[in-house]
Amino acid sequence: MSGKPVNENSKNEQLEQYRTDDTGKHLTTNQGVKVSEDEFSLKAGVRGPTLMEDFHFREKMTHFDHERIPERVVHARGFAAHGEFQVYESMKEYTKAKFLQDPAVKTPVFVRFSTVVGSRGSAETVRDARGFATKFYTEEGNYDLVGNNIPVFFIQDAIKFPDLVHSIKPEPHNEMPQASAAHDTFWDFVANNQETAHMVMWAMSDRAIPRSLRMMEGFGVHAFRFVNEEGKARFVKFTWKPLLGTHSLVWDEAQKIAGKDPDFHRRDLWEAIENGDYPEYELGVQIIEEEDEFNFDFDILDATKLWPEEEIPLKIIGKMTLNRNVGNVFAETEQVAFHPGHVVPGIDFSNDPLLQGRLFSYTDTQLIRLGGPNFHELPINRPVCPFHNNQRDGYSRQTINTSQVAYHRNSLANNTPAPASPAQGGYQHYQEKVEGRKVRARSDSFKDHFSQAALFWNSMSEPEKKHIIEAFSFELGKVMNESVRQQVVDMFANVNVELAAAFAQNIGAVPPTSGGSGVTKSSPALSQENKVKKPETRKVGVLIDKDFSADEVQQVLSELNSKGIQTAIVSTQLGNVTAADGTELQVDFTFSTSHAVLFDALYAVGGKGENKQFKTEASNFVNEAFMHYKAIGATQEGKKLLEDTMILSPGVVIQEDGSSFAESFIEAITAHRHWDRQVV
Ligand code: HDE
Repeated sequence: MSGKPVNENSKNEQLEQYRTDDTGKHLTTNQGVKVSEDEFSLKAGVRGPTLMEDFHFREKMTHFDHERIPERVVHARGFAAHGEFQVYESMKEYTKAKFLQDPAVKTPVFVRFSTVVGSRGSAETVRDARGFATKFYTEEGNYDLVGNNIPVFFIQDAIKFPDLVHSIKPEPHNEMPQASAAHDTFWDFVANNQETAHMVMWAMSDRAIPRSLRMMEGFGVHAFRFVNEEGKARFVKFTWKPLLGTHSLVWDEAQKIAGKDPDFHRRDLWEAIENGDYPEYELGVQIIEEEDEFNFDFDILDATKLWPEEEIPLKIIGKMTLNRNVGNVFAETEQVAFHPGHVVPGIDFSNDPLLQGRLFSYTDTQLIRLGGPNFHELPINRPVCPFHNNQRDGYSRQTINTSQVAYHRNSLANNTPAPASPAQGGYQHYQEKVEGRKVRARSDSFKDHFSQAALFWNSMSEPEKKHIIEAFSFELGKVMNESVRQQVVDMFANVNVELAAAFAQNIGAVPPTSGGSGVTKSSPALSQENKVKKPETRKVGVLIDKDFSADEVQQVLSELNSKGIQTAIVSTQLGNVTAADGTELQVDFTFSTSHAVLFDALYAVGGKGENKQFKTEASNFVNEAFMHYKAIGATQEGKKLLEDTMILSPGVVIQEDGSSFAESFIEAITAHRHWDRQVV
């Protein structure tokens, strides 16, 4: 691309140059030779040996043999989409980054979401952090914000990353468990590396089982720096806030979805974009003046600490909209290479020792994963602005550099390509003053591991606390080694005694009698119960049997749809289901091709036809949805599917004469879950 101004279409136009559609074309070899036969290899006689000279067979088989590349060592399972980012108002006061100056500019972005631990083929609703990595294709080069959906990390120093990952990946002797932290080595690591306490609290919370990639927050985790035109720097943390609010599954449901639909999150994202329900996230920044660096009761360079929004307000500065699915998962999602060191002028680093180590790791990993130093030339990774330097050659080089010189300084090319001054847009590292002895050590200011873990616990609503206790009980219940279980109990007694005592009992450990952090503060922004709740894009399963009353169903469906709620008809067979007045509705799923766990709510309609199979299967759906605290609406014969105990329960909406059923049902769906329901 030449120096054309960047707009929201720039990346798509660039990718267009590489797209190929083979439909309707002749089959050729990679050398362009037309192939006349693609079913039989070349043989000496019909029953004879295959011949070496069969270049088509050799080329086809060799290419196939090399189709796989190493999966990412972490974040292997991921899914991505294209979109655009627009700043709400100029951020000139804080940063000179061009893409944050002009609200009229739309910057193309590519976002890859991921689980961390599981392999490329693992299920998506496992208990884990989620990666949230964004590549901004700006006019000044690519900027990558490589974050997670949890604002803190397990460790404080990058040198411990290989240890952390070895402990959480499947155990080496038997490669179990896949995509899970519920095993001895992980919890042994936790208990013996107590800086993990805060992140473990998040990992045991509902945040680790998001309802949707469209309904989770994203965090840059580290302190970065904004630097403005005058050279003034401030510390900054980045947060993505989804406009649909932040919502989770319940653990039993998450485990069942892992079997019923291992692609649950990618399907949800893909379908939302195909339906035009574009996921939106606002970008927030928290800014700390340099002179305030030491004014907090935590070290702002410590990645196991968040910056409470109540103390350091989150300023919403722009919005990202994901509006296009990928055309080819390998070419885009798999080959995209993120790097926290991909920054543009106006964005700089802090001395967070976790961030500093990441700045090394990401290029290194792409070299092995993408097979050499030219991965920046892959279509998905190319900047949309021009790029020139004296780097040359290497595996799979695509650029044809035609100039005679490839060195600096030179006279033959008039000393070009020439470094640009900061005024010309050249990146200048912030000239922070540093001094100190070379030491392998950790600052004392990094040594409080429990206060923010307690802050998180204090900030949770009662149902969220209950879920955390259940998560510890589940995970540690899978740990074989009794000593490890006890060590974890003893460790979390430092966070909160009631918490540790509650799960100790469930895992046969000795409950602590004393402990606690002494922290009484809480941060309401941390509880999901305080987040936005909206009905849009929620999925409702409509359980219908023949001889239902069409008028009423059609009216309810149209009211739900008018609020952006999606409905799917579920019955015993595919085809049409016929109402008492002969109206036909098309069935989207049978009870065996869907499941209650795949819906946010159920609308039980039933039908006058006394179909036993329908009754059994629909009742199972209703029971399951009830157990998972979901909204259930019942009208007509559907009311008979509800057990007596459900009838007066919160979130169960039954049509009574004269009541506005649809309105109450929509309200119940919007609430997301009804935790005050008695579930046995
Ligand atoms: Fe990563 N991380 N990471 N990480 N990370 C990778 O890079 C690493 C950390 C994150 O969708 C790897 O290309 C180290 C924190 C995301 O392609 C690797 C340390 C956060 C993704 C790597 C961390 C992240 C990665 C593996 C500790 C949240 C997926 C494949 C110092 C802020 C990006 C790859 C994608 C991927 C190293 C810690 C986020 C090996 C050494 C903290 C979202 O380079």
